[in-house]
Amino acid sequence: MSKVALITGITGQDGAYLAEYLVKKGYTVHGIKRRSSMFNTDRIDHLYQDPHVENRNLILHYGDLTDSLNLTRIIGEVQPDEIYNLAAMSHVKVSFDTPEYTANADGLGVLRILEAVRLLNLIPKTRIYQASTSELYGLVQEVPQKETTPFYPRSPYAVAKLYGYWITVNYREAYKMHASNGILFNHESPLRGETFVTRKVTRAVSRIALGMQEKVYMGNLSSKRDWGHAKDYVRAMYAILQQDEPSDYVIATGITTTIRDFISKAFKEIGVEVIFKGENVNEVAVLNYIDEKMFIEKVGEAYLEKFKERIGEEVVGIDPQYFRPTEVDLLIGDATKARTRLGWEPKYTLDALIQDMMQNDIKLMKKESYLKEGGYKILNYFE
Ligand code: NDP
Ligand code: GDR
Repeated sequence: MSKVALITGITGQDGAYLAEYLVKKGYTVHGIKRRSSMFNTDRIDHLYQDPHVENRNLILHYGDLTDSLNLTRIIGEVQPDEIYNLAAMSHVKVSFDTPEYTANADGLGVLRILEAVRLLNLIPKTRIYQASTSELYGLVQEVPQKETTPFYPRSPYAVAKLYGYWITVNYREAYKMHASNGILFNHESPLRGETFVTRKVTRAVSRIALGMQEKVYMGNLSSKRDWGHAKDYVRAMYAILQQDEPSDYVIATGITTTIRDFISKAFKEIGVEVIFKGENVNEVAVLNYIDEKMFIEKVGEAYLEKFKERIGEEVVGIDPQYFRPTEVDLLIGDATKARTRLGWEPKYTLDALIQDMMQNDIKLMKKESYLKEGGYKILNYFE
């Protein structure tokens, strides 16, 4: 009999990579998706199977983390060996606009899952992974941040996740549940949501190179993040649930980079040098130099002449609407525990991650530009 996993948030970045990983391992994967007025399964469509086929290994259920009856019914029906709770309102800036909903989904949602497992008498069978976050560390108390570093959350999102973290620990201790937190630092990929900073940058740099957009407006360029690749991080989620004893683990690369340097690296990936000038809200990045051979190889000869005319022009500016009321300035994780106990190591460097994202976005934006030429309406929305 194959093992059964239930993934909440299966339509998100991590849900998609984890579903693929578990299906490859022979699992039957159940996922919870939200009802939406449009199709929202883009990231997992390659795994989709016709509901009329027997012995499917990917099965989707409608549900929501704010609906305990729905969650309890699904968990009762599925009888999962493993639950990966990845669903969340995951955007830190948006959580300042929707704090109550964020608390409900990201905080109480965790309780609903734990309590469903308990009430359904599934404690001996079901292991639970909770998607905790480096945002818990918030205001810097210690660097690098590890499992014992005190938390100081700095957003409604992080405060909701703090509840999720501690209720997971509490259910583990109170009811001997196999429930664990993965304290994951930022992880990105070509599937990353378009409004998170890395994907916003790789999309914009691609569009600027292709002549589809003049400039991108950003928020705080000085904050530092420890970025890994989502593909590496879903391996850690799985490894955490395969341990005999439940526990909490930091998953990180141990290297931190500013947003400014990430932008420079994304341009450099296609042979372009930008120079940052000015300060605070007046900071800009100016197009300084093009390695033509590399640009032709990575972007295409057809785009070079038009792009060369832009040397000396601004390609990045600041828009204060992207600043956060309270910011997390510095994240850098120490994943020693994961390395020693799980044998986990990231395979992607930051440069390899950026290469993967840029290759994907250049291809995607070219497709959009062809569609536009053909008269189709394309997404022209930046946040
Ligand atoms: P995404 O935003 O890409 O995906 C979030 C998923 O949750 C989507 O499937 C979304 O559905 C679903 N969802 C949102 N609200 C609800 C709800 N109320 N009920 C049911 N489903 C809901 O996030 P990631 O894949 O990047 O992250 C996965 C988890 O890991 C999240 O909990 C996030 O907070 C956490 N995390 C992420 C990190 C990162 O760097 N990526 C780092 C640390 C933690 P829909 O597609 O319909 O929007
Ligand atoms: P974060 O990711 O808040 O770390 O949360 P995000 O990519 O949104 O921001 C990272 C940093 O970049 C700065 N920034 C901008 N951010 C966005 N989104 N847009 C901008 O234009 C911009 N300009 C600068 C931000 O201020 C911030 O300092 C992510 C999410 O995946 C969470 O769910 C997860 O828990 C944490 O990572 C770990």
